[in-house]
Amino acid sequence: MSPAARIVILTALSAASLGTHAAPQAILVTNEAGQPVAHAAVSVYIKGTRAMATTSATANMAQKGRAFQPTVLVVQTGTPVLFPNFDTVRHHVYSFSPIKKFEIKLYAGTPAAPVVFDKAGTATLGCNIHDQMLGYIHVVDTPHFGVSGTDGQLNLDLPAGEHRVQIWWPALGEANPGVEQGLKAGGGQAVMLRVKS
Ligand SMILES: [Cu+2]
Repeated sequence: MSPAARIVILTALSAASLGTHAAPQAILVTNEAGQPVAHAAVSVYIKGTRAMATTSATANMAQKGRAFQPTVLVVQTGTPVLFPNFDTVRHHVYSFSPIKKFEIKLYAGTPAAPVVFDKAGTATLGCNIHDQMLGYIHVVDTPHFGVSGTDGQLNLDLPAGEHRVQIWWPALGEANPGVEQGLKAGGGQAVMLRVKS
């Protein structure tokens, strides 16, 4: 087979498989006035897929500059989370939230044992030493999720089609599961999710 013929066949194959494969989808989260909503967790539930098995990949909620980084960490149910401290001061991280109550007493560096987040919902994090430190771990039952930046934007790899999305942001509070909307992926342009923020 000539190299040219091979290229034609490969091109045809990749075009045929496009329909089932995930592709980058730009998403913009705004309030009703059209202003960007930052730190919005967007989780997408793909129709026809079974509830995903829990993950064992480890995630990190760091402390840098006496702040939690990121402000909102989204993980899939079952994810172990480490709390590395990059500051020269010690932190004492805790959560009193129903989905996960824990406390890591005054520490420097990275505590050896991760905290496993095994229930969906939101845990609010604080530090006993620094009252202004506030962070959130949002736990979802899907592997498809992301968090908006200060510009309200995020990108997710999604298969084309209509999907159900859940949107949660800090102002809703941890007891609120978030708002649900539909999202049509694969249209070739950014999808806008408008919420009452
Ligand atoms: Cu602290």
